[in-house]
Amino acid sequence: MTSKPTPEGTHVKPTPEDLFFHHDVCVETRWENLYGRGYLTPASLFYIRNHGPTPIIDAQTWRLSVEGPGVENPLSISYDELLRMPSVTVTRFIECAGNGRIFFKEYQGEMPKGRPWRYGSYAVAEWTGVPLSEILMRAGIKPTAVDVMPTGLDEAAVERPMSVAKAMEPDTVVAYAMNGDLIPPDHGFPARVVVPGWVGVNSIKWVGKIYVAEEPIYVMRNTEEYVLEGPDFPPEPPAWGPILTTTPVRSGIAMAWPGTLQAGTQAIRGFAWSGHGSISRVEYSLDDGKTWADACIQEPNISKGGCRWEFIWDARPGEHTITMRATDSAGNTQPEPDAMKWNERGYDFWAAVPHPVTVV
Ligand SMILES: Nc1nc2c(c(=O)[nH]1)N[C@H]1C(S)=C(S)[C@@H](COP(=O)(O)O)O[C@H]1N2
Ligand SMILES: [Mo]
Repeated sequence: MTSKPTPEGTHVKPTPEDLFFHHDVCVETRWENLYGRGYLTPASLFYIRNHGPTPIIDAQTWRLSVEGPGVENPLSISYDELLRMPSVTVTRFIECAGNGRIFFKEYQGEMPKGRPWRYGSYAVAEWTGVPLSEILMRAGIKPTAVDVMPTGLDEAAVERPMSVAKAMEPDTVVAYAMNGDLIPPDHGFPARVVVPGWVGVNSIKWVGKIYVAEEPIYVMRNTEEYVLEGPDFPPEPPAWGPILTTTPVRSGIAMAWPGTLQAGTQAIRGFAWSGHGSISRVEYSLDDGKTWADACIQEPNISKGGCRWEFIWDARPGEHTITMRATDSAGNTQPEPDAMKWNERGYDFWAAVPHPVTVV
């Protein structure tokens, strides 16, 4: 995989080559560094998906405005006010809609638009913040409200709407802490929205505004981007195709791609996760999907957070593949790669894919 340094000044945290692949203004977590780690992804290993440089925001002058025709009492909330509001702590993953995009190239021959992520635009953190519902209630959200759209304070002003129903779910939060610390600048300081189970682009970093509308909101990021555009997906005007919301079930091995192992008894470990719920089963195949056996799911196994799993493998010298296949609590099982539908921007590649491993 090609990896070039990100442009100078793009990120605040160190993103060394041994921890990350560099894709333009983004960095992808190298999964081998997640082997044997705890449930949470440390902020230092968390992938960064930016649409421009990380903005440096002064929390003391930052404000979050809540406005639009869907609220009775527009608000302007300071950082100190946000910290004083009732808070919750939720453990949830964030995953880019394009995670797995490189597999479209490897299985279907053509590289879609976008960064060549393999598994590494997925990570899980413990988020502390104010339920978005609490903020919307204080703003006097009207019964006629339909869509809620946070906007970021970055140069790209990334914004993407969600339904009122999603905004009011108890785990949709305006977070100000990540894994018990302040959110690092690259991940949204002073506050980011976390929209569990939905494509990562909904989890707006550096949030400055929340707009509430009485009509469906259509902006570039839910009409032209983060929609499925391609031969199998008829347009849904004004969107160019079906609008992505919930992320599918996926799994991956905490190993380099391709991997190398010493011969002998090896604990193979990794993660499985789904935007639809928790994980109910993780299987592995050593013969490219002909036969399957169960891997052992480890606690915790959190809805929209995922789980770790493990199995013991007697690794014999030679060339092998290990294929993982997860099933979520909603009954979705990762399909075969052939079932994936090519789309212009390479979203939604959720198939179970053989991971090449050399045993020496
Ligand atoms: N303001 C803003 N929010 C944003 C983005 C951005 O570029 N600007 N990128 C989005 C995308 S596409 C993803 S996948 C996630 C990535 O979050 P992370 O960088 O903390 O991993 O943030 C989302 N929120
Ligand atoms: Mo993303």
